[in-house]
Amino acid sequence: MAKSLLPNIPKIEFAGSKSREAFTFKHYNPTELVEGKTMKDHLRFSVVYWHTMCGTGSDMFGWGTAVRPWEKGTKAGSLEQAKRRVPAFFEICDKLGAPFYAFHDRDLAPHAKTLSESNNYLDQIVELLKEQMQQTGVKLLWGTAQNFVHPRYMHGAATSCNVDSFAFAAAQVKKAMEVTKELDGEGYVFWGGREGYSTLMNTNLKREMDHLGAFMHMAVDYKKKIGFKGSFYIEPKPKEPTKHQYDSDAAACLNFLREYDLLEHFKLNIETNHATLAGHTMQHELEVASAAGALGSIDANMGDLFLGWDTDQFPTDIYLTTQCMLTILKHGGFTTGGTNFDAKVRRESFEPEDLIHAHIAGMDTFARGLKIAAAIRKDGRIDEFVKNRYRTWDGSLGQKIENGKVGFSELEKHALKLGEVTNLESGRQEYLEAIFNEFI
Ligand code: XUL
Ligand code: CO
Repeated sequence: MAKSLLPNIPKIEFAGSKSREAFTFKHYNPTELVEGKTMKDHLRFSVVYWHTMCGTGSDMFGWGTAVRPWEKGTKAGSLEQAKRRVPAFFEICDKLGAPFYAFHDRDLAPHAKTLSESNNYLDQIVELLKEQMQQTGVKLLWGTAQNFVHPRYMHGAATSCNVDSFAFAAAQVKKAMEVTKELDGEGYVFWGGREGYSTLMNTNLKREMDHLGAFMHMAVDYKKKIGFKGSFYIEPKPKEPTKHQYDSDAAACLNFLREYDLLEHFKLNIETNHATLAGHTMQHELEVASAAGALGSIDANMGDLFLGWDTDQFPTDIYLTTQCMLTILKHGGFTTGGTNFDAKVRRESFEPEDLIHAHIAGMDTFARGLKIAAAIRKDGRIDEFVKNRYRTWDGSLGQKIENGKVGFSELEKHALKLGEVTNLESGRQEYLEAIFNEFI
């Protein structure tokens, strides 16, 4: 057994809601059955490599604050530093009992001077990941390529005005897909880091969108070529870093996928803070994705009501997680997706144990959301209300409309006979919100 890098952190076990021990789960009980499935299988928790291992706590006004003993004596951005992170990361996942993780290529291994040298660095880290995955049983939820940090992507990657940036991005995605397959990843994510614009003065929007469509088709072709069986996801976000990102929200992504004939190849990876930046609730985005059969996975975090940017906080709002789980349960739960904590500790939470507290908080909040959502579903009053609200559509006219059997002329005949619509009923929003609260 290798030496522990977090010696003060025990294995986190379920201790029940009465426990006052910091390093325990109060609600996440992996083996507990909810609607006939274990919490572990419902939630499919995943830890992200970028925030957890690479986050330094720096912001626009200050240097990093994070203390990471396992990196001591290594140079920032070195391969040695990257190697030291691997066992620490898997110790964290293992102690949390998180079954999955997610990465960008360049979180794992640093940028090198050339593409082939970068690929070589990545391959060296992948060997270490394999060992750790085997020892701990932690699996890969999804991989992705970081096509937004390097200056070569200043104008975007697949939507760059420069064809060489497009080619470089393609090469990076190709390699990241190969690595994801090698590590048995269950999915691969496309988040358009700089796929958007800062000003339309210098932008040919149509040409950029066409290039993005072409890029995605190449990815689909390459997926087939290498026999990667995982799911492809697009992750919507409306802004940041660019003023307008093309994949701005779930509806925009679905429209893009339909327009470029890609819908059958992609699902969506919906992130809470991206939803709120787009002016939507997370549940709205989940419902929009689900309606198109494209609910794939979630990046679980939350923003701050008073800050207008992507704060990527750990999800600790029970209302939010209950809403998420209501929609996820309604649509049959995750298959290849999961609850991926794309979340970072605050700059002031600089100690290694904060990483553990943060994940415990997120996992317990989602476990509570799951249990509450299941209780609301079992109670059935809200579902029944919604079903009943649409009952006029179950009658013969409603059925004729839903089955495309009537047109405006028949409907006009019906309306003329009616005189007025008299069967309107209350939407009862406040009553329904009170029922929801009964279970919180
Ligand atoms: C950025 C973001 C990314 C994606 C993966 O806001 O959410 O980390 O999840 O590229
Ligand atoms: Co994300």
